[in-house]
Amino acid sequence: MTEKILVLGSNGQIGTELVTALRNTYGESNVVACDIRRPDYDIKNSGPFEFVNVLEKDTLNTIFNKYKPTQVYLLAALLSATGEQNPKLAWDLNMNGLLNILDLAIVYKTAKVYWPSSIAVFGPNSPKDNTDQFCVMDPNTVYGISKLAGERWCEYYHQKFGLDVRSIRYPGLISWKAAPGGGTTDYAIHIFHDALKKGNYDCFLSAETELPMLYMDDAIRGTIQLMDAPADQISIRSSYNFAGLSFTPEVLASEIRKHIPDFKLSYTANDPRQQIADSWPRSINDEIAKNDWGWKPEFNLSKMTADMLTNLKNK
Ligand code: VAH
Repeated sequence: MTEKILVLGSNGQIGTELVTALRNTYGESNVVACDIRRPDYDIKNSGPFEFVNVLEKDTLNTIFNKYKPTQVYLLAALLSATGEQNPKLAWDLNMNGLLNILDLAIVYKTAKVYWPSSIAVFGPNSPKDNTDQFCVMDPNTVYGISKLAGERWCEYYHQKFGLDVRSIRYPGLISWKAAPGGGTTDYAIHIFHDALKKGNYDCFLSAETELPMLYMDDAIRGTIQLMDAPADQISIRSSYNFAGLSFTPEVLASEIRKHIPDFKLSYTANDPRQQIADSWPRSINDEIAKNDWGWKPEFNLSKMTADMLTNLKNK
């Protein structure tokens, strides 16, 4: 059967790359990019696009009825930092957007649904190192609270209605193609742009703030690998712990200096994102994803840094 795939939130950091990857696999006309904002040139000119607000259930119903999707990827969300500036919108978009999609997936018998969670589901009392799949989870950002609640809803819809919904707790995602959108980990993207443009970067997180990160190439490959895995290999129906690499701003700066020797890193203290970062783990245990369906990251710090700088120079 031909796959017909909806990607909601297609203009975002993940969406722009996921749409391209899915179109390469399933054919451009079979992957419908959907977003509330006009798409960028590449997305618009490589396949179908629909203006969709995931909070408008009537519009969503029209789109589901038009395309009868076999897979739906819901990426639309407000991230951690932006979410704290607009808590009620963050909760509404992240929670009701998900519930709208889960309900319509049942009605239209969508075969598979993908919804990203985040390591933001962990909080100040979660273990900080090699954090397990199951542990104390007391997120204190609206983003983290909405992702934890969303995980519970995904598992509920799987258990009660048999919906094949799958999810990954992404670490901070690093990419060069699309601009980052309001995350706490986005310093690890801006630093590359400023290193090339100005030779220096002023970081809003402190030098010793270690966070779990993942290069976008690994995130996209891992997401599609999860969605392609046989259902009987999926033991986690809330959201899989996922890890790539963990580093501090200082460690990242040292790696950048191997390419730009004079690069200077400074710090601005008292940024509200520091509190968010301090509530998250330093590293994640993703053994279950590795054992269930063979997940394995390919980008370490040196390979990621070289790839980021090369591609940003050529962009
Ligand atoms: C954020 N990039 O910073 C996202 C991510 C783990 C962090 O979820 O909000």
